[in-house]
Amino acid sequence: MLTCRICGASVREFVDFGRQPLSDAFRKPDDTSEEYFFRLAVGACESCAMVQLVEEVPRDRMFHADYPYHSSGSALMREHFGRTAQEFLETELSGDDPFIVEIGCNDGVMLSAVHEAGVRHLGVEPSAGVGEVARSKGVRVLTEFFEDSTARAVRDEHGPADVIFSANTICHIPYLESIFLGVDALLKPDGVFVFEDPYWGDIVERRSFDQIYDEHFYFFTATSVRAAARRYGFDLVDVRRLGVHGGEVRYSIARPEARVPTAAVAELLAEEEARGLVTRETLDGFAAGVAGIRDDLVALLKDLKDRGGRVVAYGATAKSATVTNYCGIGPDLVSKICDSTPAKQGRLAPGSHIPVVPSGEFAEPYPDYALLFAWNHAEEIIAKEPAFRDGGGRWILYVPEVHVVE
Ligand code: DWN
Ligand code: SAH
Repeated sequence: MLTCRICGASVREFVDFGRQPLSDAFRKPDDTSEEYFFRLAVGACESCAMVQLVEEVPRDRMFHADYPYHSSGSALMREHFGRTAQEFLETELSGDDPFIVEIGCNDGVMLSAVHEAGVRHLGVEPSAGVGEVARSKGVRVLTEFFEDSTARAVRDEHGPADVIFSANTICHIPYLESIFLGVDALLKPDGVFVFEDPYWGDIVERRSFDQIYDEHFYFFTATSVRAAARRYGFDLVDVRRLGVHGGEVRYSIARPEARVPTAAVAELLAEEEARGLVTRETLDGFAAGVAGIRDDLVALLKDLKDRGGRVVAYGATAKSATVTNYCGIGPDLVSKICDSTPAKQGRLAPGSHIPVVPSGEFAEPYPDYALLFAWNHAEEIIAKEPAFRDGGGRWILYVPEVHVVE
């Protein structure tokens, strides 16, 4: 029987993407070592409603010195985290000698603004390469995985935190109990633990199955986050829906005696109940929708190829590993992936081995069609490449359904 990583109750598996590689393991073309694969499948806990992967990939395989994702690669995300920092500076961090800890600060996209404001901070970031980039911006970084013992060490050295913040990282961490024990040790009595992650409600609505890959272990809802928080002695005191990364929720967690939950919490809980986000019908419907997208996408790409259309992809996202490996899309259907990240360029995409090239090569020459893997940055990317459309090129999107943008 599959059991919940958090509460131990039974988990019902509802979708299986088969054998998948590590989503951010871009290979050197001459690398002949065996690729690591695991079974990517998702289930929902029948007791606490937490949606979760059924198989766990060891963390050091995913997050290490060569982790290639740089958060600052998108103007939208730089703006988003600049605003986030500003908001904290004006509220939670406006007191006397405040201190903020960020779990998974990556290249310092958020903390660099906190550093510039002269506020005490610490990023806890196990991936040394991106952490070094954050340091070059003046951000203080501890190269460790955040967990109970790390949190205690941080508290001993720096004192308690007013805010513990984390973006797109808590959902990457299976061992939530250790995280909450750490938060309990590190957070001031009236402090707040704020994290934002892809929202299961948006994934269901947009059928964005490519949010499911090795690094994303949990798919949160207000219902499942509140249950987890309460299990570890905290409460969910605020929620805010965000438009970034295809739809996320920012959860605020505090000690029950410290803060009163806002009306937004009750509203989102009620909405989730009404939508039935983890009912058998919803979950099986999601799985059927995903299989439909796979069939439609493969049929479209094969048809374009048969008619002599040249197809490339844009954005070597972690998400795209699920798309290519689940659909069986290789270099025969998509000749290259254009991406602005130096650490991914000149490499082969995991599993599919589609070559990744600098985004400048998109225009050499423009293809007939471009499959937009970075659909969450559609506005920014489409605006950067006006000549592609003007010359008759067409973007292909696959969520919530496969379509060619006219
Ligand atoms: O949770 C995670 C999120 C925050 O980031 C991580 N587990 C891994 C990563 O996921 P992803 O790779 O799916 O994230 P993005 O932000 O969708 O990746 C965008 C990709 O597209 C990057 O490789 C950069 C590239 N890009 C580009 O080539 N030109 C992006 C933009 C905006 C551009 O203009
Ligand atoms: N916060 C950034 C980065 C998200 S990518 C953003 O929103 O864009 C996920 C990051 O979490 C990676 O940089 C990875 O190294 C880090 N990470 C993974 N497990 C972690 C852990 N246990 N503690 C701290 N950081 C972790």
